[in-house]
Amino acid sequence: MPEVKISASLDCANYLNLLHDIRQLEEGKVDMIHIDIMDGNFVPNFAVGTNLLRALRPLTSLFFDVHLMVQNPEPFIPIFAQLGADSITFHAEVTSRLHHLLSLVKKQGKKVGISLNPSTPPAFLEYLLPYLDMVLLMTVDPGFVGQKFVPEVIPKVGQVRAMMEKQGLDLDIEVDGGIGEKTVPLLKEKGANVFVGGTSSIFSGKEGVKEAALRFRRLCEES
Ligand code: S6P
Ligand code: MG
Repeated sequence: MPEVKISASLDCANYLNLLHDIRQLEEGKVDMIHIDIMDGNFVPNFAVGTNLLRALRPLTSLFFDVHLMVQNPEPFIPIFAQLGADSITFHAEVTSRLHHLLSLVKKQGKKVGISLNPSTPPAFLEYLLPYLDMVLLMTVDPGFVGQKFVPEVIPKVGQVRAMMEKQGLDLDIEVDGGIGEKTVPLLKEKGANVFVGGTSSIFSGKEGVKEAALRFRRLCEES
């Protein structure tokens, strides 16, 4: 199984003191910043836009894990690639031209992921896996932070890991939504290795961001 990685959800950080939180995430040794992009259409909400990424990119070398929750990802792929995304993930539910979109991300020299909502069956991925670096399995419906974890995704993680093994692939499986003390061991056991830290862990407010990030890493590594 690929190594454990921590991706901190930018949407859960304190926007009025963002640089402080970014430095805390660096000191807390997270591997990536998970950047949620919303269009008010695929999901009924908005999150950060291009200006914030443009401002942030020169200030940190952390890996930018961009999660596009948008109905029409095609025009946004070159935009986010040029803004310094390191990986770009879009949703399987949005398009009939998935191979085309995957090749657009690859052409930009970026890692590529496909995300499935909790209700989308894993079989959807079967013919896509050889073209991917990562699968992002949503453990909540996309759109909002602080939602209730959907437990049906736990066996789905195992099904996707088994599908990868059958094809001789060792790709990242990222899980996103309600990831914390109770859910990490269950998801890791089934084969998840990239954990998004949001209000359920790194940004719970119970301790500093750095301490919470270090604790979240220990939880993910030792579970
Ligand atoms: C959901 C988004 C997620 C959240 C993150 C929040 O629309 O894709 O990345 O920001 O999951 O974490 P938590 O712990 O509040 O569920
Ligand atoms: Mg996300």
